[in-house]
Amino acid sequence: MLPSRHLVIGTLIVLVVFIVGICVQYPKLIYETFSLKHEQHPEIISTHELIEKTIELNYCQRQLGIKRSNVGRTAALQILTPWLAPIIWDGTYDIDLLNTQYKDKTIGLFVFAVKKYIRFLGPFLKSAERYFMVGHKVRYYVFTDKVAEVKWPKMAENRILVLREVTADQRWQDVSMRRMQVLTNLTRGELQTDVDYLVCADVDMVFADHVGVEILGERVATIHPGYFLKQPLSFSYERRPISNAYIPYGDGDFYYMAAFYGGTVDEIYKLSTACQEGIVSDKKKDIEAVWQEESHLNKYLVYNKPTKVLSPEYIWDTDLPNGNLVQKKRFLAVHKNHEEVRNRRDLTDIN
Ligand code: 4YA
Ligand code: UDP
Ligand code: MN
Repeated sequence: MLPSRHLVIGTLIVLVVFIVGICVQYPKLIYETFSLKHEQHPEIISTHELIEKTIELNYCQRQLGIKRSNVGRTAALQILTPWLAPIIWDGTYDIDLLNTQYKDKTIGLFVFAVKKYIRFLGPFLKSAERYFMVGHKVRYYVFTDKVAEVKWPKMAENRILVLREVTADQRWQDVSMRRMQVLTNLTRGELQTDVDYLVCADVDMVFADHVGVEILGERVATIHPGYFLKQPLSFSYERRPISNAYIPYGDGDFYYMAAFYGGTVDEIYKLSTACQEGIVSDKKKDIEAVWQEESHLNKYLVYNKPTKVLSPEYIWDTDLPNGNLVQKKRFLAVHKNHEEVRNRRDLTDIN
């Protein structure tokens, strides 16, 4: 049965009223839907613009977080040092752009796993495969006294592991400091041709989020996560003038942690040579800097400023306060029993 004429007219009137209503309510939508210039509409933005907007947004959110936490103007929370080196925080860079810039570079990752610290090597390498410089050419330089105990990780095809034997010093302080001596040889030798950038790390750590080419630069150091809100007068620099690592009160910008730093091969050669000379000179005087090679590293970096500074995103420990200011925790300390891993009994246990 055909609908009556009244019903048709009635339906038409309702439809017209509805369409006019929509036009009045959402003129922009109508314009956009029927506009011939649809493709060029200013609100349809390119991928690059989208990345820029995301970076801006992340940055604003970080500033808001800092404001809410009421921590004041702490140098380490900024994104630029007073000597105009970038401080790398999440949301301040475009990773796609940087990946293209660094696509032909080879990155070395230098690590010591001596005595009981061999237990940390497996998880360290496994996490590096997942998060460290993914898609780039990587060469691991692993130094250990237990070559036979190293379990080879499953590695992506553009990654290589170079395994070397190293003396096991009795004192943990000497093991830690020996890294500088080994670095001087390595960077003077084969690394000159095999690697563009070298990253030096503690082994008692795991990568827990992206760590990529944004960290590369001529001379790069990480702000210690326990000191990023502290004032320079309270930094744990070596304060005894007799030590080669001495930094007078009043000098220094950040307290850097020796668990993660890097740079070009030439620069790491200069840095490690300077630190090693400081260590040897202190030993001759029968003294040792308060935080061993970390003190010498800080001394070098106070007078040879990093060209790039990494925020505490790049070294974190979940036991530390103020984690709310560090959105991404990219490189995490593995909790260890200091006494147990550092004691000397393991020498008799194993040797
Ligand atoms: C290391 O940090 C580890 O031995 C700890 O187990 C922990 O993982 C830590 O790093 C993050 O002063 C003012 C509060 C500071 C609290 C953190 C202290 C120690 O700081 C020292 C310098 C050295 O860098 C130690 O390596 C570091 O301890
Ligand atoms: N290390 C090692 N064997 C040792 C002591 C130290 O291999 O017996 C190396 C290891 O790479 C370690 C680094 O030296 O991560 C620094 O020592 P540690 O991590 O104990 O220092 P912390 O971070 O606790 O200050
Ligand atoms: Mn460590």
